[in-house]
Amino acid sequence: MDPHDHRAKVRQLADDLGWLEDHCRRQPELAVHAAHLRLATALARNVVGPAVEGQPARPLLVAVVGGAGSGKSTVVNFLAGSAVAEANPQAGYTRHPTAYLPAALGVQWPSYLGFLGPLQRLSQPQPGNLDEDVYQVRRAPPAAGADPLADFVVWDCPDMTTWASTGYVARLMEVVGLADAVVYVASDERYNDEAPTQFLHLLVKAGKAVVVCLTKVKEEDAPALTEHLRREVLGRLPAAAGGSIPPVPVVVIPNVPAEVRADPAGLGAKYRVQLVNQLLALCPTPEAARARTVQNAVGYLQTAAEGLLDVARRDLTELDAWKNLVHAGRAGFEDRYRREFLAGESFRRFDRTREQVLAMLEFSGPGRFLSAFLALLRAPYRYARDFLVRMLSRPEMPSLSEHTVCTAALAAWLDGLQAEALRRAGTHPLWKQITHGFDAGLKHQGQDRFQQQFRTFELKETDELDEYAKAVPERLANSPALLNTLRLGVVAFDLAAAAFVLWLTWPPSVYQLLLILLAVSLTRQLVELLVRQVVDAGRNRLRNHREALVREHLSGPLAAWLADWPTSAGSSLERLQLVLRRVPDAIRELAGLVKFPAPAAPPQQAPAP
Ligand SMILES: Nc1nc2c(ncn2[C@@H]2O[C@H](COP(=O)(O)OP(=O)(O)O)[C@@H](O)[C@H]2O)c(=O)[nH]1
Ligand SMILES: [Mg+2]
Repeated sequence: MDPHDHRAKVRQLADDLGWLEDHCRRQPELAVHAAHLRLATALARNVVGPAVEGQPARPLLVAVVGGAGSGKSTVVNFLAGSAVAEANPQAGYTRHPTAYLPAALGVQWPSYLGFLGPLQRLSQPQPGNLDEDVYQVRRAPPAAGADPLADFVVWDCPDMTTWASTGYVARLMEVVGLADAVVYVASDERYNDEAPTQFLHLLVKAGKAVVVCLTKVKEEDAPALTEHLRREVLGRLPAAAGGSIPPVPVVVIPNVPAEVRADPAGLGAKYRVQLVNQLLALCPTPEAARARTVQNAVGYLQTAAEGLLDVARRDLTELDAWKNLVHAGRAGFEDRYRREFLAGESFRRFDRTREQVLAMLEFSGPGRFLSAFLALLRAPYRYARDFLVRMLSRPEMPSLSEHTVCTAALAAWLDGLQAEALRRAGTHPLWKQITHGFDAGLKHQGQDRFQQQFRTFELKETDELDEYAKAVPERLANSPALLNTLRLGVVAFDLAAAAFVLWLTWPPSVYQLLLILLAVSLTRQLVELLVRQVVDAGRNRLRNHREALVREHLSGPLAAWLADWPTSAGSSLERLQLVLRRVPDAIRELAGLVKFPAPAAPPQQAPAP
């Protein structure tokens, strides 16, 4: 694979994870998961990507994170050695990340494609509360002496106060993903808050080197508070990807007057030195620090991928369950159509066909006198038969119209789906989404679609009914030889029957005449039965065809629409499946491709630009 393929692979992994993140973001209860996915995406994009490309270790990247107003910007200033960041009393002020470059760093940073993914670099300095997918880069003024953090870019980040899906949480994750070390800032009153603490746990799990910085505490309270924080927050840290719980150092920057905060390298040097020392202890050389960052990122992606993809897996299972439900409803609909409409529908049009075929079997031309004569002979039988049939037949039950049956079956189908979705609403967001869909008129939408489809279906139906009913007469009309043979056959049958009676009962008598009348009536009855068989076969074919037509034009399209409804809002089943398949493969492949920065060249200051 050449470098271009490597880059494509990283981009694809980031795209797949990013797609899944968007998918989760649309479900408010998955906000935490969306943030975790964003961190994974950022690790792939900002750590694994550059490592695969063999990017140098320098500069190291430090992210300063924490709850609203915890003192992040103040800590950034302590790290930078001067008041570069705007400390702001307004909680939640910072909405996008800002990088502070050491004065010594060359201008070409950052130099790799895809850096920070969707975040655009601002070309002009802007206030930190600009709530857009952007980041800015500022340069710290040169330090008076040698800068201990000359190899570090320090990132001031948006707050971590909530997991709710906001743009700035995603931006925070994007920057945290990239960091070689994280300074987690907690102020005296808020260090135990739930969301920031969960965030701290995530940082450790993701294998980030973390320094905790406790701010704003009274100097005399510092030991007790540090102890409490160690026990309550750090004592419950999870194991990192490698299985061990890394030591997390705690540094205190106590409540100090504004002039100390404004002069971190001078009046505040005491606090700055402690913080810087902890950071340097975690990052002895840029290469070692970066190697750990890369290794831990790969390790985290490998172990966390399963859990990160769980959402997709569960979504697929539930989607399958929904589809099965829709198809079971469809089968119910078709069954009802068969029982309540097709079974009772006699398609009267075929009665006309029967009469038409019988009429065709009569001779025309001179032969019609013979036909008329035979008809005359059969007249008594015909009257008697018709009289009996009228006596015995019960009035026909009016059958339900096709439209009525379909509409009722559809209502039952949709009601069943709605009830089932409601029953399962607590088990998975998909069912809740479907329940909301029903509340917002999914049923009416389905019915409207159905009525539209029904109209085209009806048009087709009328055509096809005609086509099927006309099939036999048309065949006969198109084949005069066949028709004439049949006509001759019918007459020959009558004459043969009459001749047979004559031969059996010779000499002639009144009884003989009666018997002949009966014989030609019976032959006629037989012919009519045969014609009925042929026409009824057509009727049954039409019935089967009608059922297929309903499946193809009504129940089928509606089932497809319903089955796809939950995924039609942008996320697709195919993509979920693709993500599930592709992500683990890509992680495995990239894990084999990362290059670790060449170990420790003797540490030296980069030349000032
Ligand atoms: N009194 C006092 N105020 C502080 C201290 N550290 C930070 N602050 C103030 O707390 C507010 C929030 O600090 P800031 O660094 O902007 O927090 P951020 O929102 O996390 O970046 C600002 O008004 C700071 O001036 C401190 O040690 N003592
Ligand atoms: Mg700030």
